[in-house]
Amino acid sequence: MAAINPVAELTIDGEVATVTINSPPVNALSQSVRDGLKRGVEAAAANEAVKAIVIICAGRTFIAGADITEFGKPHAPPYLPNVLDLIENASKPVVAALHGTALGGGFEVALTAHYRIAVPSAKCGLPEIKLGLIPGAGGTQRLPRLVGVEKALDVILSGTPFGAREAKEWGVVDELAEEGKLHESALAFARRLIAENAPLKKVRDRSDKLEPARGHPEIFEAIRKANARKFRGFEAWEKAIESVRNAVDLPFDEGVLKEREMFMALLATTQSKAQRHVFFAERQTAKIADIGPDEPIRPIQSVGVIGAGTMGDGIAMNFLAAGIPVRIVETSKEALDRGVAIMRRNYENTAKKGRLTMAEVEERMGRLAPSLDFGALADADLVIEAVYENMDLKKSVFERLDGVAKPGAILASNTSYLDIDEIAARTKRPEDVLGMHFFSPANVMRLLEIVRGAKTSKSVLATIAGLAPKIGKVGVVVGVCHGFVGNRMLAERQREAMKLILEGATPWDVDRVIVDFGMPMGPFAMSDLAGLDIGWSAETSKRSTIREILCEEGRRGQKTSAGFYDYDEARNAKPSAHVEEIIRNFAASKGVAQRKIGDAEILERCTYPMINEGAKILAEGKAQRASDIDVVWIYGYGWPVYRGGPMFYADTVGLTTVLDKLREFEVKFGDDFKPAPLLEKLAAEGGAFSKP
Ligand code: 3H9
Repeated sequence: MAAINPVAELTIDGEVATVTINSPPVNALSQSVRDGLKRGVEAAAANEAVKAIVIICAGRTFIAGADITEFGKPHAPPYLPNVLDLIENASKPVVAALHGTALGGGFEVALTAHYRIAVPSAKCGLPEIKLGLIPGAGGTQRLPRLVGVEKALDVILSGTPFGAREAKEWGVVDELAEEGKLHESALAFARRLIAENAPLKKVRDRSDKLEPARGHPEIFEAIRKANARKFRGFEAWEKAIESVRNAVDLPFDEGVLKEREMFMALLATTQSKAQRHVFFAERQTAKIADIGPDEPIRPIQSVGVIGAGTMGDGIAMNFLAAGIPVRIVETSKEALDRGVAIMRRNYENTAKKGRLTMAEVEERMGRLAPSLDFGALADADLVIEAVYENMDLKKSVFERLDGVAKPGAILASNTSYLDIDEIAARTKRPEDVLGMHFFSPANVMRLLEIVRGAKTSKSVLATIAGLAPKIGKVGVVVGVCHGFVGNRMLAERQREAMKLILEGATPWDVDRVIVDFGMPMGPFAMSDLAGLDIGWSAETSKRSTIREILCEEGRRGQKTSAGFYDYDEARNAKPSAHVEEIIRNFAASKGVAQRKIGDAEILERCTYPMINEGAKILAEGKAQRASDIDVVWIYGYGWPVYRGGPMFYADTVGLTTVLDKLREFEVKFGDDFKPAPLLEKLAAEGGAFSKP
């Protein structure tokens, strides 16, 4: 065995040389990995005793792609395309031996080998699209040659990895190895190739799988049409289609060259920078500044949920899906039965779409124990309260829970706004209390705000932060303040949206601008969906706001087929002339002169106060880092990932631009726009939120 460099070594077993890459955590294609591959293959090729070469990786995975941290920095040789040419043009068979995740550039390395062998648990894929990129090392040219253009585009546009068994079926992988015996199987395979004098199979030389697409541009047009909605606002996907089309229309070398040009151009886009930012931001959230990896974790083997309403149901479903039994308690049998029936119906609907089997539905429902007895929560390791958003009610629930829950149980409130410390103070164990703010629908939305109270213990916080990914959530630790991170910033946008319609924009103007920006829906469509009567009461309503007038007129949102919009039976929204009139009259009664408001002002007034509030949240330490705020908005509210989250977006607009506009608005519209000191400081220093 000989070291090639610190991350690569070469071993010779008789006639077979093995190049092993060992660059934790994921063997990404850093300069030293590229160098190791190049020099390893060169040495093996030069050794006359060697008749075949195996490329394999140590650790948890085959090469998981280019080293994303190197993107945007000056690149040192050897360059990947040259390394790939070297592998493909080797005069001896090269076998790529795959385990873990062979992704992106890693999979592209494997595609230049003459043969591929994989353990059944291995996965292959081209996830570049998720980083706002297309494969840039031959993936769009070689994969269609192996599997045809439709399948290749499926892999490239979804970015979703496929398993080794599928890969074998599709002809991407030549052999399956026994699990845990990859190296010896690869050696045996290589020896067989030598014995059989097997040809050097170059994917680039194949064209049979491309034939069906030749002269059929309509195939690409159909794929384009089918994906247009999914990729609204994204740039990379059309390039991916174009590049795969090049595989059909152009000679291989030209196709590869064009692919590389498109990859490099995409790499420089704000979209790709934003998506790469989100990739790392998501992984950062798990890191809590004052909590080390040795913090003891409490086992969570059973969960209690208080309240079987919409939130309680959704919360319970996360745990049931993760294999954790749930006791759900309600005060009335009707509410309990209704909640349980809704959960079952939700699962059955998923089964109808083919994403669950009926056996899995039964398995999940079998983990649910509904109860009318509060005492049923006594042995739960974690209890999540999901009752109405009312401080007195929550306090009394926690007082009761304190008397029932076992010592060491974690007590969580699914509050969206309220002060966790005040709730915790009602128990004799505030160190065991924290907030777990799920987003509706709680079984779907990936965000979990983990609200750290003043007395929440480190082990409780570490336990819930560690639990989040197990129930499919991205957990972001936030501090106690009204609305935490997400809803506190949302309030800024909602306030401005209401002011804008008073001043002359229509609700549909505002919604259109926000949707064009990339959000899934605008503030008014969102209010209609949630229900305009949340927190509204007929007894106290005095037609003193537009919302009160709408509610008094029975326009309470989608559920009454009318809110800001009119809705038909299929819940399609239509602008309402009547609502425009209500707004006009209301503005007149308040002496607000209406004017024409441009799209730019709508966008700036809706987003800049959010950014400003984000700066205050950061300065107050209610979020650990700006990128955590970005993650909250991406996974909790559907902020377009290609804009990287509100704080990253502010950096791309330029903090001075944001600040100047806020100052201009402050003069025109008052204190709501008063710039946050942190924003002023960063702008003055030429700093950025994403560069702390
Ligand atoms: C590409 O290949 C372009 C080519 O077509 C053309 C090139 C010319 N680079 O996710 P985890 C870090 S584009 C650098 O927690 P898991 C990650 O930040 C690339 N670092 O583990 C984390 O660091 P930390 C195409 C990377 O087991 C640590 O590794 N490839 C990279 O849950 C562990 O990661 C991809 O997009 C990277 N490529 O999941 C694959 N990957 O511990 C991206 C990971 O400091 N990666 N890190 O927070 C993944 O999807 C997952 O990481 C993987 C492992 C499935 C591999």
